[in-house]
Amino acid sequence: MAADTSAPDPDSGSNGSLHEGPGLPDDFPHAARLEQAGVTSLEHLREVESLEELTGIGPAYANDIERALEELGESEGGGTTSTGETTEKRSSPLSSNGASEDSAEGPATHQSIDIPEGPIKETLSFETYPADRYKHDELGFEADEVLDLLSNMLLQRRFENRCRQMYQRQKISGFLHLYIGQEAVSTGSVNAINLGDDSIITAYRDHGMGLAMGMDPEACMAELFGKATGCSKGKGGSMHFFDAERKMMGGHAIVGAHLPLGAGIAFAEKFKGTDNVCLCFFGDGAMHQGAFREACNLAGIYELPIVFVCENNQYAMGTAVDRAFSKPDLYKHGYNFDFPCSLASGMDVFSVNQAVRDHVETYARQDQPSMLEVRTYRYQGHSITDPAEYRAEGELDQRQSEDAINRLQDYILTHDLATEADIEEIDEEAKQRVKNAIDAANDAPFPDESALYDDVYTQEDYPFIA
Ligand SMILES: Cc1ncc(C[n+]2csc(CCOP(=O)(O)OP(=O)(O)O)c2C)c(N)n1
Ligand SMILES: [Mg+2]
Repeated sequence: MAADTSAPDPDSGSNGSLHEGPGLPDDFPHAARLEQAGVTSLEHLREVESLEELTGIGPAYANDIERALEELGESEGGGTTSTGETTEKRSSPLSSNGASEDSAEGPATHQSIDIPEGPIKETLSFETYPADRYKHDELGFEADEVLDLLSNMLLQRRFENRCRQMYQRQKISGFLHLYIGQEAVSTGSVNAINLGDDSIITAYRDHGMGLAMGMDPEACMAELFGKATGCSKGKGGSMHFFDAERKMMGGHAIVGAHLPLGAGIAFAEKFKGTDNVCLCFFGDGAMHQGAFREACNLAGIYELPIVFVCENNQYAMGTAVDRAFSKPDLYKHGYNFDFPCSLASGMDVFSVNQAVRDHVETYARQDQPSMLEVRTYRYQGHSITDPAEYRAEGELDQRQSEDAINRLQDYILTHDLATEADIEEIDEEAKQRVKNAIDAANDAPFPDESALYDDVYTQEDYPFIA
């Protein structure tokens, strides 16, 4: 379908969307997407049988458009055409409304070889969630819930500080990637989902996320010590925290490899008809992997309930983001898949919380995949053995001056939610919980040798193996 591509209106359009062109009313939602799909007037729009089948219009956008049509009095209600017929969902492998596989002809495609008169203009807009913008009461947090956020972030910090010490004492061996500095990302995110229903999957820097999800510090420390009481029975270690009950789906060591797994989790939820979503966390470095593109593309095609959350901590091992990306505004990469995309500060737990809530409720629960970049900073080297000499002088001090835990403590004091003594007590409690976890891990047994092959997936009739 040929599109009329006149100059866009810079004041309209929503999150990550194109702007409108002529023929549709001012402020009509997603007008530029409609235009790109060849729909340039209300009259034309009323004739569209299934909005979701238009290129670039997913279910969330289709809802906005239907609502706008209703408000204009142009529609007879959501899901119906001007002729009163019920609209059908876009043909996808998850619905059975495509052409049957044995039919002689395939379903009509929505592609066109007609080239519009150029130039094609795109004006994008992206939501941002800067630090210091959000207040706890606006987010619905009571004073004691704000203290819970602080307690959770302090637990992660204290836990990891002791991990470093335990590694030096050779209680922990193998890899150890610390999350110190990024705690607002895990805590803010977990408090934006339905814990126990929604899933989280992440990479190997996973201690903070596990603790934020309520995993028992004793099970976590025991895992690091390689003990049988560990969350992965002592056989996973630092990079493989797992808690099926809480839907903490790991802990994955291969950079980028868990992104398709995240898409698979979201696919399963949609297939089973639940309302649950998946938050898929990954580092800036993982975005260079082909698996990022594969997972995003599949999520887009299947309209999966997933949020791709890039934790941009500025480095992949020793390589800074601005040296590694030709487009260092990572949130914009999601636009290539027609995702709504946003950018949030990872140094303020409230900013992360608001951003993740918006992405979960506005997009993922409406089967619209999206991308969120959270800018944060890791204070330690990539792993315990990295002295991080690649940083510029003063860089770490600068970042630590924005520390999310200090920020939250200042917020609590400024808003009279607690006293300094209360904060001190919360911190002491976190330290004590970690100490107890270390003591329990010390006392716990190593797995029995006979456990070596337990929980290892095998398929004895697997083809091609002699
Ligand atoms: C496929 C693959 N390639 C390389 C590595 C080695 N490696 C481990 S971590 C890492 C950097 C990843 O950086 P990022 O995704 O930004 O995560 P961060 O460590 O910053 O949390 C690399 C290259 C790996 N584990 N897997
Ligand atoms: Mg990184």
